[in-house]
Amino acid sequence: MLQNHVVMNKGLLAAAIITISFSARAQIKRTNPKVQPNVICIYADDLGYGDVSSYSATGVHTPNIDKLAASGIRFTNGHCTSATCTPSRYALMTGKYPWRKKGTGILPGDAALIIPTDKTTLPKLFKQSGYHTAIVGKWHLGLGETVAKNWNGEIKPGPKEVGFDYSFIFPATADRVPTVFLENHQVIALDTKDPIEVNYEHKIGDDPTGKDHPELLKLQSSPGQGHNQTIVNGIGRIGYMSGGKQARWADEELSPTFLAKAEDFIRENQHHPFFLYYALTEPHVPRMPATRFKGKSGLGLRGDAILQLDWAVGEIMNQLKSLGIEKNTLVVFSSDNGPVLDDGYQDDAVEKFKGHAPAGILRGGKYSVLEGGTRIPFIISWPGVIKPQVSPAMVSQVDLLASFAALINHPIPAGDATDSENVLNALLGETQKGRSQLIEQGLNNLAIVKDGWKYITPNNGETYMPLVGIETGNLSEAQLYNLNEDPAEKNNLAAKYPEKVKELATLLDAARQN
Ligand code: NG6
Ligand code: CA
Repeated sequence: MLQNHVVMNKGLLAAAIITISFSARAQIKRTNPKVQPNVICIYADDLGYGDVSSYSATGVHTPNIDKLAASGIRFTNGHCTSATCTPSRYALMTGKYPWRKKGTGILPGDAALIIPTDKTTLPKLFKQSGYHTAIVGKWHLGLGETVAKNWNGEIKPGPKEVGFDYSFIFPATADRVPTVFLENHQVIALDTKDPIEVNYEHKIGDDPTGKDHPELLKLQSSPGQGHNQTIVNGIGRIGYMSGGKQARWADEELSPTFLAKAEDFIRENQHHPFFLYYALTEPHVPRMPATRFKGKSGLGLRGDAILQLDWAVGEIMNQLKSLGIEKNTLVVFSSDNGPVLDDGYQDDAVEKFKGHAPAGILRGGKYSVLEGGTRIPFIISWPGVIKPQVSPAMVSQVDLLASFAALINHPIPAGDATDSENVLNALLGETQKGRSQLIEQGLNNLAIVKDGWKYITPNNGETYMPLVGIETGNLSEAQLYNLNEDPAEKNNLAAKYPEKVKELATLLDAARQN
């Protein structure tokens, strides 16, 4: 097992032979009488390292996210575990690396729940400590016991069974059926006369598909990428659904609806410690923001979706302020994987984004094992407790579980969340040293980073994904990069430092065995 490391900050904690959790709690008690801050985890979908202005974007402006960053810590080496959604979310919830478990890749919209219900999860940790917990937004971790399920009845297990008191979600991705909201165990706006059915194997019902009726589409799918099955709201989806005409959402209402539900939860729980996992869908495809954002960025619908995301973040921050709870609320802002421009629809992202580098200086993007795949915006703010700063500490979303366990002094049973390291001191800005080692997961490859050195295992998979225009990082020979000097992974130093390659390959093998 990878041990939960205790990271000592030599400067601040030199003589203290105490664990980080104790020191951090003492620190919190001194500066804030309320030792149980509310925690909001705002999670964007496919937002890249270079998509936020405080991280280098110039073509798109994100004043609200920037304000959050300026009020807290902007991490320059913050990571999701994986370059796609489901595995990163799995890690965030469980504190385990997803590649240890089969079936944690991108899930179809009818998948069964993949999070164990009998283990510690991030929401359970808070719930067991007396917090009220909620998820609002994208789930993408499966629902129910099996793929076959009755979408018109109670659907469980799901978010509630893994620790959320309240759940308002859509099941998978915005481009996958069923395009419905679920509140707790039920699809909302069900109609017994028009039952919902979902199928990922073959067409059901008589709804037109994007493949047969492209003339009905308001957003064309990209050639060769699918997204041409059941049409909902003028957009071809992955998967087939029939029925539930009244329950189907319009893409333009997703963000305002999620925001309203998140705000309701915050208002109702303002006098009580709460944990909110607010999982937005921007800028994932299909990018179809509320009408008032369309055309606003000048960068096409992807840019518009980023403006909508920024607006939603601003609304939450304003609400915290107006309720007078911003000083008692820790906000994490991050993304589930790196950026992609053409991910299945002809929405002008590629054409209009010329000059905008969604991964910033990093190489690769969504799907890749290169830094662009898993190094993403990572911001933590807790006004009055966290001192504003930019931190180079290497931190991962998989660490939130153990770190928040330390923050609220909740023990983690042995065997649970074993990949989650307690890096609370780094998350609170008391040290700029985070993890010493991190494993990064591309679509079909792993890399390990230690002390600024990154090793990518040799892999015969494609080096470039032509349809999405992304370098995967796959190469049939070993790759070694010095990220401190070469964050863009331009110079493969494997031939020059064979000992380093051997050391990191051995470490990665050992971590995989655990
Ligand atoms: C891919 C989809 C892509 C997106 C992704 C999931 C194709 C060709 N592409 O398989 O459009 O839906 O899955 O994205 O089907 S994620 O952010 O949820 O991982
Ligand atoms: Ca994603």
